[in-house]
Amino acid sequence: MDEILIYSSFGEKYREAILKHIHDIKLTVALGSRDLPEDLGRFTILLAWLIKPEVLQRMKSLKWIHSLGAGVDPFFKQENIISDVTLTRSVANLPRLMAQYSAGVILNDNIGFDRHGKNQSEKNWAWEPFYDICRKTAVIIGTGAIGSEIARTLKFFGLKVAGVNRTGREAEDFNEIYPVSRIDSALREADYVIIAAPLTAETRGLIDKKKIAQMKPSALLCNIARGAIIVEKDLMQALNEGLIRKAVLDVFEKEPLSPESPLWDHPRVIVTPHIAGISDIELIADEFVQNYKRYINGEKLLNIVDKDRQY
Ligand code: OXD
Repeated sequence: MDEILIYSSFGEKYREAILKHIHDIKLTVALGSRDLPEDLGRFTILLAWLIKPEVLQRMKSLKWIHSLGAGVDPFFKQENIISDVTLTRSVANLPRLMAQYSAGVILNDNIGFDRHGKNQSEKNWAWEPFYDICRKTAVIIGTGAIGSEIARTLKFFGLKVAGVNRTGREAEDFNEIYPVSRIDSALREADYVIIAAPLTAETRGLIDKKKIAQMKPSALLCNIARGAIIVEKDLMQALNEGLIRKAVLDVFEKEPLSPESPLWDHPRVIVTPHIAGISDIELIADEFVQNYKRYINGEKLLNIVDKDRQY
């Protein structure tokens, strides 16, 4: 029988959730690197997310890794380390959560609850209405499961939604699609830019000063994907120079964000601590169990990552 390692600080909860569905399974939990069993070579299946290449290197018999996160960049920190291993990723309710976060950012920005809160604290009946958002355009960078769910949600509120992906391939939930080679044209149209793309060699540093300069000075940039997709110092400069109006950032080049980072205090930045897509343990365990049954029966697994594209 396959030996399975769950490597996560929530490992016990994952074990409990999996055992609700199947009992005939051999699970070992490591809550962190100090709990790792000596003999990592015996495990054929791994459930993990943030894991060091040195640990993966010791897992010589691995056949299948199930990523407990949606973004699988932690597994590609070292080339070829998982070249013979099948990698699947979690989807669960992450697209829906990220769509709720994105809609929250945009609706709050449009309605202005923080402005009204300030007026309220001054007992100021300032009549500042908001306008139907149907004339605004959102550009979503990334048109996969997450980007598409965001697009559907924003369209429900009446926004026009354009998407940017690698090749310009059609994606049904968007009004328009641009290939990344034409990202500048998309950015020029945007009132809101949402980054929902995987971190790959192609997207690392994609949003630099030149790209930000394409956006309208009134635009809001929101990053819920990976910090390294934006060049943080370029973003700071762009905000200081008024190239864009606002940034809402859930992810950063280095996390947790250092207390020294100027982003904390910037009047046109909202910082949230990587909360836009928190994994739901029960749903992710369900997804794993479904795939485990397929694995046992020799069927094709769901949500397989293309290792060449790294997503
Ligand atoms: C993920 C994340 O990739 O939470 O799941 O960032």
